Amino acid sequence: MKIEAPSDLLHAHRQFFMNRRITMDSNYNYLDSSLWFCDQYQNFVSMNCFQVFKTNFYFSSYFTIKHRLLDSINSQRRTEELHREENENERGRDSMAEKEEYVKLIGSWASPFSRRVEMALKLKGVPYDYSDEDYLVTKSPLLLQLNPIYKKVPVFVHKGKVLLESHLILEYIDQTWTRNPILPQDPYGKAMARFWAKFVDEQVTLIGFRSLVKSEEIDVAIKEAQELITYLEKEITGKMFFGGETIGFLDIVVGSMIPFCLVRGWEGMGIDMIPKEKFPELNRWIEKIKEIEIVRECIPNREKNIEHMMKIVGRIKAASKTP
Ligand SMILES: N[C@@H](CCC(=O)N[C@@H](CS)C(=O)NCC(=O)O)C(=O)O
Repeated sequence: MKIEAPSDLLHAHRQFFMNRRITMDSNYNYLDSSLWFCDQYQNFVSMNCFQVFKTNFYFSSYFTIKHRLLDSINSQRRTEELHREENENERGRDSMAEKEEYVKLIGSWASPFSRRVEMALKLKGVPYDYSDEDYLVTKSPLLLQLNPIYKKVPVFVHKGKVLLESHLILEYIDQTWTRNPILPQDPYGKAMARFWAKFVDEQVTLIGFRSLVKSEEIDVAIKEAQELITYLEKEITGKMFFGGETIGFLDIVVGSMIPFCLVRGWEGMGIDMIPKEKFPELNRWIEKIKEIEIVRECIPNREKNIEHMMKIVGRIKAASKTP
């Protein structure tokens, strides 16, 4: 548009707003358009060169206005840049926090102690990095470095801190990521969950392995193991899970140790240690936890696991024969 008179300029300014659909509440756009307005004004004045007095006046006010506007625009841009920088720093801090949150698990696919830690992490939705140890063949330098005392899996690392012993790791996970709690909240419930978990890992596991390696007096060994399992049958009676309505600490401990470890060994030896008629409630519970996706994701393949358990049985037998 050709600007020949002040009225043209005003008209052009109005058009400018309308064409670009600029809203007056957008301060930045308003300043931008005002700058455009000043530039048009300068063209207009220099083109027409009328009334020296007026021209001088308009030029001086034009420069004042233009510089003020430029200052405003620059300060607005600086503020925007500062905001951008701040956001980038925040993102940087977030990724630092993510690195600090880094969780690593050194486990083994057939180890019930490792399976339970994975179950808890999945239940809590905690992302983690996993490395698998074939501890029957060799142990990695990292495992030996992080667990020099026991040289066993699982080894759990969080924020550079190393944790050992599956029960302690589960408690740490529960207290660090408080969503979907796994331990009962009341002190008595918590103490009892710990009691039964210790009972399973110490008593049931010991007697269970004894029944796997004993060729003679096998009936006595089975009876001994079943006596202990009877306590668990009583404990689960009348409950959906050991943890109540949802799976909890004890379900994870018993689940990883009995149906997906010892039972696989018993199956390999042809022993029906937990018959349905004798342990209906425990069998119902086993079927129930098998339906849970995170449990299914963590348990070892049945055939592979039976083979692994047979290797362990062979080793224990061989070691007991060595003088
Ligand atoms: N009490 C430990 C037991 C860990 C454990 O016995 N891990 C076995 C795998 S199932 C292991 O690493 N064994 C290696 C070895 O004995 O050399 C826990 O609860 O974490």
